[in-house]
This record gives sequence, structure tokens and C-alpha cells, in this order.
Amino acid sequence: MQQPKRYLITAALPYANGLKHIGHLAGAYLPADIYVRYLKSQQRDVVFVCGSDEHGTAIPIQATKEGTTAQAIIDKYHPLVEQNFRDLGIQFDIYHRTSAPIHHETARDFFTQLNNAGHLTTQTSEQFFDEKAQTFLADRYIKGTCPNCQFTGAYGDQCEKCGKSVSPEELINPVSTLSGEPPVKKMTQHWYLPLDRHEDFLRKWILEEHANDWRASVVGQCKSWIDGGLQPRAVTRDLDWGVALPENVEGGKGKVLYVWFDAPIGYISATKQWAIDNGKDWKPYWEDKETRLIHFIGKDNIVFHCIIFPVMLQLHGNILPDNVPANEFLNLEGDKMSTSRNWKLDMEDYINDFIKAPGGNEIMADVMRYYLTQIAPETKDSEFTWKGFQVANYSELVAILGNFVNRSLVLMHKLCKGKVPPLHPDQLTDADREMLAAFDATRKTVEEHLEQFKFRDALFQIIAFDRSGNQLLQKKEPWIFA
Ligand code: B3M
Ligand code: ZN
Repeated sequence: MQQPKRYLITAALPYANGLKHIGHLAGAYLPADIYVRYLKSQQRDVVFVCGSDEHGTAIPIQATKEGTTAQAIIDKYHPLVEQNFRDLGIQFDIYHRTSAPIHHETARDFFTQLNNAGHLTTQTSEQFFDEKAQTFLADRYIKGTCPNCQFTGAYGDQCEKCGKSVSPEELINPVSTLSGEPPVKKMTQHWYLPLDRHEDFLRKWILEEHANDWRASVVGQCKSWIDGGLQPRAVTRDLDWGVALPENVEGGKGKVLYVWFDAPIGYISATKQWAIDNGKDWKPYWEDKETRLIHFIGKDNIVFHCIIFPVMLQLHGNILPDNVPANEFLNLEGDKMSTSRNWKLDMEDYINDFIKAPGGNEIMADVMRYYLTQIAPETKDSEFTWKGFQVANYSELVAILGNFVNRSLVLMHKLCKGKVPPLHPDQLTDADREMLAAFDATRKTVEEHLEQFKFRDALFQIIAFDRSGNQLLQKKEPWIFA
């Protein structure tokens, strides 16, 4: 494959509304970090950006739960999540935040450019309004009885009891969670990204050009979105938390950009901040065709990264992602991980119990990384079990890889004064020759797998090589000379 001049690697920006669990880690951050470490080991030009997504209704809703302000919520969780990633060895070049002024400015300019060029449309529609609180209501702010299971605490976007997606219209006896009053409908104007205008581009770009190098599950999800008929998507909201619309936009007062419009632009503003901090130029990373842009995400974010954001990027004159290796989900001991049902393993808890607790050890970060890579949900949902974690650690990491590396290093010190001796081809046995050939072949295959985002396969190859290494040692018994 032709090597690109530079890489820009992104991992989904986590909402700063709470701690993140190992499903998030396995879904996006760990594979991204492995890929970046590989590229850097090859001395390639690469920037790895991430940061907190600090907008959307998720933040003020958490603030209500914790009895505090939205600002206090993001200021609490941004540094905690950043530290958790660091403790698990995720090496971002920048961990930015979308509340930063440079982000607000970048997102607003992006909107203005698309709007001035006629790429956005406006529509007026009826939305739910709380007359007492004098505010429009996001779906999450409306509660009522689920039409499916009759649960009385269902939200206007989803019933947490039966899991069904609902719309506020479908709820029985809807009330505003702000005032407890039934909401009324009121006209409001919003800006839309007319995705329907871009169907031809998307079909060609995804379903033809990337039919073979993107994961089948990603292409499949895109295909069903496109075949289902693309609709204009609202890119603004009536909310007081988010990136305010530019002041000179008529009718924009009191409105903010929809969180999914501003959040991916966060990748760009993070790159800008990284460039400022490091005396670099950010532009080639987003404008030069010789940049390879890769988005690491979980499968629930596919439509935003493969359809909506690429349309925005293209209209704005940016490069498009070269690949979006979205992962499936990681389950925990037989059940779907869920924050609302509190069935999850937070990175924070793992770190506190295995790394920072008395008797804990930094190396436990690698043990978790190893197991999560071994069970990476690359092609289907996979399962975290504590038994599996234990077996992976003892029977593979320690018994195979650790044993091979440890024995080799110890013997090298005992027998060769810690230096790899020169090879004398006439002294090599057939088994030695096979091992040397296997080494080259393994390196090549591992690199190929990494280039194709097949991290599980890469790991499997490494373990297979270590296993043969142990067998060779067993056969030659070099310790008898020690
Ligand atoms: N914050 C959703 C999520 O954490 C969202 C990702 C934004 S990526 C630009 O799943
Ligand atoms: Zn229900």
C-alpha cells in the first residue's frame, strides 16, 4: 500500500457526564492507541487527538441528577476521564475539550461557512415547549408512560425499562421534567443539513470506493441508512447549553449547534490546539489529500462519522476519513454493559483496585489491554468475563509471552553477557533457521494485520510466535550451559 505522508487519528470524544467503562476502552481508545503506537514505532508522522464532548443534553441532565451546574459536571469529569486513560496507557497527543473557546470559534466558523455557501436549509416546525419554564424541551426532558410496556417513567427518546426507542408524541400523559406540567407545542425555526442532496456522493464514496477496505458491518450500516432514504438533519437546537449560533444569523438567538454537529468539529479544534502547543501547522492534517484520517469509534456512532460528518467535511473543503474501523459492543459476564442499569466495569474502578491499591501494579494496565485486545469486538459483540481475564493473564501473557521473553533475557545475560552474539550460519540447526524465518514472517503478518485494524489477529500471531520460541528453548535446553 502507498504510504501516506501523515496520519491523523481520532478516538470518539467521550461525553464528560460520567466515568467511562472498559466497553468504551475496548471499543475505541485501546485499538486507536495500539494503531498509533505502531505508526510511531515506524517513525511515521502521526497526531492522535481526543477530548471531552461537553455539550448536548447529557451534560445538563447529569447536572440535575447531581444537583449542580453543567459547568461543574464537565469540570469534574473531564480531568477524571483524562487521568483514567493515562493510567491505562492511552497516549493521546492532546486530550482537548469542546468547551474551549477555540472550539466554539471553530464550530461557529464551520457553521457560518456552510450557511453562507447555501449548504444549509431552514425549516419551521412544532416542538414541545414548557410554558412555565419558558423553554423548548429536548426529548430527554419529557417523561410519560411507555406505549410499549406501560412503565410510567419513560423518557421522550427511550424507555429505560423495555429499551424501546420512543418519540415524545408516543408517550402517554407526557410531562416536562422541568416543571412537571404537560408540554405544549410551539413553532420554532431550525437549520438543517440536507443529507438527501448528497446521496450520490455517499453511495459512490462508501458503497463503491470503500466497499472492500472498510469493515463489512460499517458498510452494511451505511447502506441501510442510505437505502432507507436520507433526510435533512437538524443541526441546531433550542437549548441554553452548547455552542451558540453566530450573532449575525437571523433568528438564531437562543439557539445552539446540535451536539453532533459541533462534537466531530472537536477533532479539528483539538488538532488546532495541538499545533499551537507544538509549533506546528494544523492545516495539512485536515486539508492535504496525503493525510490519512482514521476515526476509531463504537458502532453506535457510525452514522455520524460515516455519513453526517463526511458530508460536512466535504462541503467545507476538508479531507474525508480513509477508514472508520468501528467496533461492536463488549458485554460483561453475559449481559450488555449499561450505565443506566449500572452493569459495567468503570476504568476508574479497575485502576483503583488493580493498579493503585496496595499490592497493585502498573503492569496491570497491560494485562487489561492484553485481554481486551484478545477479545476485541472487531466483528461481533464479545464478552468480558473475570475468568477469561484470569486465564488470559496466567495461561498466555505469563506462561507464553512472559515466559519466552523472560527466559530469553535471563539466558542472554547468563550465557552471552547480555549481548546478542553474532550469528554463525554454519552453526545454525534447522530448527534455528525455521525460527529465524518465522520471526520475519511473523513481523510481516503482524504489520499487515495492524495496517488493516485486525488487532486480535496481530496479537494471536505474536502469541503463536512466542509459543514456538518456548518450544525451541525447550528443545535446545540452553540452560544446561548456564
Ligand atoms: N460523545 C457519543 C459517545 O460518547 C459522543 C461521541 C462524539 S465523537 C465526535 O458515544
Ligand atoms: Zn417501555
